[in-house]
Amino acid sequence: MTPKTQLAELTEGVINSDHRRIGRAISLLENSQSDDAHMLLSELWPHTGRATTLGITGPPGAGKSTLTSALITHLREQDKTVGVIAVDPSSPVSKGALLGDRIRMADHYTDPDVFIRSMSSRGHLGGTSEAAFLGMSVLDAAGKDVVIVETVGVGQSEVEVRSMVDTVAVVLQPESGDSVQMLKSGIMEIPDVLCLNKSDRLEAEKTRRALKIFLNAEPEPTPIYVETKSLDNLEIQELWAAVQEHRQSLGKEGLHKLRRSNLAEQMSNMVASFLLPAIIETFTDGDEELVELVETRNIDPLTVVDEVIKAR
Ligand SMILES: Nc1nc2c(ncn2[C@@H]2O[C@H](COP(=O)(O)OP(=O)(O)OP(=O)(O)O)[C@@H](O)[C@H]2O)c(=O)[nH]1
Ligand SMILES: [Mg+2]
Repeated sequence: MTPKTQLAELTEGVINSDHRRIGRAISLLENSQSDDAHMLLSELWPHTGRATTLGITGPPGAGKSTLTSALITHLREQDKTVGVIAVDPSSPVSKGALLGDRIRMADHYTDPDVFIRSMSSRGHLGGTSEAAFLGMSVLDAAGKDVVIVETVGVGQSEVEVRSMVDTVAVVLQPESGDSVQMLKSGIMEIPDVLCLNKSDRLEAEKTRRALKIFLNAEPEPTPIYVETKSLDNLEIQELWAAVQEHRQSLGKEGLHKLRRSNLAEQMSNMVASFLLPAIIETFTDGDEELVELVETRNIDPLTVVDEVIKAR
């Protein structure tokens, strides 16, 4: 375990927005079940809750990273500090995109008021959503005004990102046929902001029409629709205005309510991720006797489940 003084130094470093320490703190919290992680988070938590948080999600290659980079530029022009967690920037479309992301966000890597961290979507004991959420908390504690999480995917990813942020923006590109279909069929969670990126492309018109039809058919509150050309840094202010419009529509009480329900969801997931491995081990490690009793019909499976839960 890290000595107390080192932990205090780390906490203070994060709060003073020292990027090296922010990096270390995020790494420490990636292993959320360690004692160090617990102690660090208990120090940092009182300093969180101030950042404006935004999730940027959507299919591979839609331009999420380019858009994030353009948004950072826009926010820096307004003197806002920014933190980014980019989850699994290596989708099949842009292979080796970790490097691609570095290039896309390169302008910002040397800016002391911007912290960008890439995170793999694999190898987190408690799941990626938990690691990303804790990473965002570090950036929030560090005083970043805006904290962005970029996740790739369609379907499950918006559901996961929902409980991490105040505002969810889904980014689509022209001819994201499947995504539009998923939106219509209700498989995809309705985002707060729907962004058609690469609107400079000729094929944009077709997707625009499909999205308009979808939005017109949606009951309130419909997502705020924007179009961007992230490669040329265009219409980025509209995206940011949409994020603010969404926050305003929530109101102060609405935002608190949303945050409470997000925290409840995060903690439910954490309880499950802490408990599940231990419970599963009950059957894989050792308790063959119990399994044998079930197999020989001396006891039924539901009774065993009850006992296992009560024993915790
Ligand atoms: N024409 C056009 N191309 C764009 C625009 N924005 C991004 N691109 C291009 O789209 C490709 C993918 O961009 P990324 O920003 O890496 O997309 P992403 O959604 O982050 O990709 P993954 O993280 O791999 O899912 C790159 O080649 C970009 O240059 C745009 O507004 N117009
Ligand atoms: Mg990306």
